[in-house]
Amino acid sequence: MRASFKFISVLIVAIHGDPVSKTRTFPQDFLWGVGSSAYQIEGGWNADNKGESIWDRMVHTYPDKIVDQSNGDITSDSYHQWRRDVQMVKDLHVSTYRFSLSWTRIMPGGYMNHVSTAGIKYYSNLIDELLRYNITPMVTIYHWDLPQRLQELGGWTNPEIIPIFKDYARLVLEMFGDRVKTWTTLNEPWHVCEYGYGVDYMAPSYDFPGIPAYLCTHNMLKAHAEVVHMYREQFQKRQRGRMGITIDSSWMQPKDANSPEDREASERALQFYVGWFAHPIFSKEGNYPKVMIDRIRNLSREQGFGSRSRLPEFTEEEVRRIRGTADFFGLNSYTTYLVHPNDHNNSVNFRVPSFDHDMGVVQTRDPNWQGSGSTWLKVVPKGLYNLIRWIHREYDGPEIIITENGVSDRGGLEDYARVDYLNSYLSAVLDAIEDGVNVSGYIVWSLMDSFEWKAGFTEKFGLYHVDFNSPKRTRTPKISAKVYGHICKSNSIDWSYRPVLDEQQLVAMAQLPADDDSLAKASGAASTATIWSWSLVLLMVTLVGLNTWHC
Ligand code: GBH
Repeated sequence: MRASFKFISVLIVAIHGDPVSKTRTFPQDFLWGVGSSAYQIEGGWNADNKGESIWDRMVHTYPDKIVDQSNGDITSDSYHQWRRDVQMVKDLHVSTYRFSLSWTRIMPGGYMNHVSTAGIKYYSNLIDELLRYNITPMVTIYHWDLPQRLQELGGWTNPEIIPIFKDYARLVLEMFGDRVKTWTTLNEPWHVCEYGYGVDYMAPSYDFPGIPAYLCTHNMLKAHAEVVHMYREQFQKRQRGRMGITIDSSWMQPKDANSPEDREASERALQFYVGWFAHPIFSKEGNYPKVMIDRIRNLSREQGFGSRSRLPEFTEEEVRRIRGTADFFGLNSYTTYLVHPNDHNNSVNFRVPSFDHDMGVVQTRDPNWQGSGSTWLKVVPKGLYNLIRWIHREYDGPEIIITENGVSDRGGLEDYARVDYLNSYLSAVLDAIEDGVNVSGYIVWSLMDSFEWKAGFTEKFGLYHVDFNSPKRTRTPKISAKVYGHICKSNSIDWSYRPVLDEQQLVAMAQLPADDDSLAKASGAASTATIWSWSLVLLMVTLVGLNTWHC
């Protein structure tokens, strides 16, 4: 009997790639959280004098840039439904809610001459409500929604942004720092700079490769450092909080693990994606990674830019001022790429100059990797394990908080694919922790379905479903909300916990609009079918196993 049981477990492990029979527990004080961002959930885009941000401007002027031509004017309506949001956070049993502040809700024109009381009050109420339930607010000061007026001055490419951002940060520290103890300055500077200025992707979509993204990062790093210094000098003693930054990257896996060129491409890509921001802040020596400095200087010279590299230089003083300005390493990561070097003829046709051409790495995918609701997001849990181990080694064991990780689908409440994603990625995080990597927390993206930037409302990342067809924007927990709640409450992963829809969810499901509903049914049917075929396999194996044992 024992032998056949063992045989079955081995088989399950072989199918799942994970020890499903085992519950795995996290360290005692592990931080569990869930996240969102202002533009994606709030709506109320011009309510109570809110100013215009670069996202407001972009979606209103060029609706075609968004897949379904939608925008964040109303989105999940959290500007009005913050009480319900806190209820949802509470029901997940997390200890932390990560959200961002909308700069133009607080300072409509970006400058300190005009502060909106309504904006301050909105966040103040939200923070108080969270604290009432013992939920720690983790506040992102900037999650992509720059005041449009500041963009007209060049946005993050103009060094003037540094003192202006500092003024904004000072105000929010004065207003909320008594109650907010965990801060991050900037969310995903790579996306802000390369996807905002280098290519036509995120707002302000400059499509100007190879130059402004480097200026943007230069100023973002300085602005970040100035805010952290201000916090340390003027607030931290009294307020006793911590401040970090959130950097994003996929894992860059050598296409051929045995090829030295591919391994070098992997290392270079990580330096360009992570090191560009992390090396100045987290390394011992500070400054940009050497490989970036050298490559961009050489290519700039070859391209006729003379002796001045397109990558700006820090003075010694600036290097010192930026180094060490983070109390923890916030990491957003979702997926993995396979990488190999670009060849000398640039046969993949990267634009010249450009970030991609400077990096000189080609990114592809393994067609066998499992997909999601987003083409860019393939499910590769081992990638997260590799990435956090790389960060641990590269920067000498900083405290890492995974500030975003999660997966998209196309709708419905029976999101078993999300359940599997969370279990398998958390298992990978635990593997790294057991190897000694200092990961202190994990924050799921995202609390609820919301405006997914360029993908509009077509890709859903929420643990809670939001009915965007109803003016009430009704929120309903998905299966994953229950599972994540279970994980947070028990501080462990339990593969066997797979609840089915309850009464409330079934009622909500019946009211979902046809498109969402049918998608939900389709995915539900698929998962039911999978469960059936698995049960059949297990049954057969049991019989065979028992048989073998008796012989
Ligand atoms: C995070 O960024 C953001 O912080 C968060 O706001 C966002 O909702 C979440 O991830 C999910 O995307 O279509 O191939 O050109 C991750 C950045 C932005 C990465 C969109 C992929 C699309 C790449 N993601 N991007 S592609």
